[in-house]
Amino acid sequence: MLSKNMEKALNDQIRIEAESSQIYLSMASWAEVKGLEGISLFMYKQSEEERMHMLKLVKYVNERGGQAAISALTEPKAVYDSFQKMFEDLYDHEIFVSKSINELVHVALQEKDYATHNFLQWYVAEQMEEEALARTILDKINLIGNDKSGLYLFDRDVQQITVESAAADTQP
Ligand code: OFO
Repeated sequence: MLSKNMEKALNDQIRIEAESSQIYLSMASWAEVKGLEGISLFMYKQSEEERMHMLKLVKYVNERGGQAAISALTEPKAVYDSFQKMFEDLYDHEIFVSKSINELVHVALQEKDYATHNFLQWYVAEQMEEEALARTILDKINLIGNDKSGLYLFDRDVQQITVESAAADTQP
């Protein structure tokens, strides 16, 4: 059975994951309209993943005797100055989510809720991978600079930049 504190903290995270999904959906839509097809597909996929993260939490809260809260969401930004800025926003957002997951782990320990602590380890690992992925993409964007053919190749290849390759890139 979840404590009230734990339930509230998990429910806050449900909203954050739902908002992440909306943010990436908005990025996907912006990129699609700009003709950046590869980037758009990448963002649609990220949006789906965030929805899956949210659902996993919904199920967990309900299974542990709580009730998942499905709340109103903040409207995401609809316009981006550039695709570079958009990926910087994505990176910053992932850092924010990682902090929030760390806070959740902290609450689980305070509540001596070791089942939730265990459940959250999946999110801790996921955030490490997503931060690494975002960093890899930003490095590639910096390499391209303002080169048009570079952007063409980046847009074509961004979907192939998988979490695994990002992890491999960050190996010492
Ligand atoms: Fe939900 O994984 Fe990133 O934000």
